[in-house]
Amino acid sequence: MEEMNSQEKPLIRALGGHAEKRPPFWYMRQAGRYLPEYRSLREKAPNFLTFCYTPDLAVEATLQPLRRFRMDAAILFSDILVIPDALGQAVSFREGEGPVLEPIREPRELARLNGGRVLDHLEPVCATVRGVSRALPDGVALIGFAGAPWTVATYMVEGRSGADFALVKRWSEDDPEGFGRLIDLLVEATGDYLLAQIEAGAEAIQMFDSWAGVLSPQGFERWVIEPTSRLVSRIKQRFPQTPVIGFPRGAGKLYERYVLNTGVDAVGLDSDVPVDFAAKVLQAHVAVQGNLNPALLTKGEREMEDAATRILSCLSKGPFVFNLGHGITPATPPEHVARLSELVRNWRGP
Ligand code: 1CP
Repeated sequence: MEEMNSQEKPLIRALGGHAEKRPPFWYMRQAGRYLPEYRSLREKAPNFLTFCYTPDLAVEATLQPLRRFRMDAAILFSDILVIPDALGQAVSFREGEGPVLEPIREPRELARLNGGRVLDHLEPVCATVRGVSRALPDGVALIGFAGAPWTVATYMVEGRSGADFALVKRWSEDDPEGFGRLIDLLVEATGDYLLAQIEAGAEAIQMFDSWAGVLSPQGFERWVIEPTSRLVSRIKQRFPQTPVIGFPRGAGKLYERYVLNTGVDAVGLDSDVPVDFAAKVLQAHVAVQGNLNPALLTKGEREMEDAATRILSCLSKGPFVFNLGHGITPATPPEHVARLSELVRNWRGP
């Protein structure tokens, strides 16, 4: 049997602006600790970054959720913080605590970073992309990803998650030129990395801007829209056919500006975006993806099903990819994910 080419796959068609009768679906953080088979695989590596840099393990982690739930897309198993690691910043992941980085807080500390080693350092991630690409079930698309520069910078400057962003906000406001050099470095490194993922077999790209929502409108323009649009142009120059999904979580009213000014093909909606607004305003310009509240997936039952049905009814008339509004949480029962996947797969219109 001949393999389906990328442009015929449901995910790629939807991201390209087609309204599919049965919308394609996948879930942010679809691999991970809510799956028992992930937890046992994870024990085979001494720490999380080594796990990400061991292609056999990362390929298997990428494929695990597909076997259970038959999504329309696989997402590369890696993390957004491999970029600071590749730039030479010390990054570690502590159990139960999340990532810890040796923080960079002023321009002179940028000298610690080296953009020249990024591709060598991340070669194992590209090997994972090639491995998944070979093993992909027919019709399933492979999504590559990176953190958007602003979000990666928040971790690099604060040094951990769960911070109040006081330090990164202060640096970006008080010394936009110095902070801009960090962002420029990230645009460059992230662009190299995403192009390498596409060369290795990624068929679409998602840029996670998980902390886009903490910026003022001016900050959003300068640190979210501007760097994202530079990255999108660089990708489009080399690979005009590869769709780019942007996920500016928490952008609220600024979602529209993001869609109009970054050049993304599709936008990921967090759970706070009203679906009627998305249908009327955003879907006129790009494909939309989202946005079931992950807390409802953890809960399951009628509430989850009713919410998913509302989203499908409202957004599936235009180009649409069903997803969550943020990542699956570790407490989610896999049976709920199975039930939701069945609901979406059997959807044939309201
Ligand atoms: O030991 C473990 O298993 C650690 C848990 C874990 C996993 C499974 C982390 C630590 N990262 C990942 C994988 C991951 N991260 C993927 C691939 C898997 C998939 O999607 O199926 C992806 C796409 C990410 C992206 C990611 N990492 C984001 C953006 C999405 C989001 O959730 O907003 C962010 C912010 C991170 C940073 C990160 N990595 C891990 C943790 C605990 C965190 C911190 C999150 C926070 O600050 O709240």
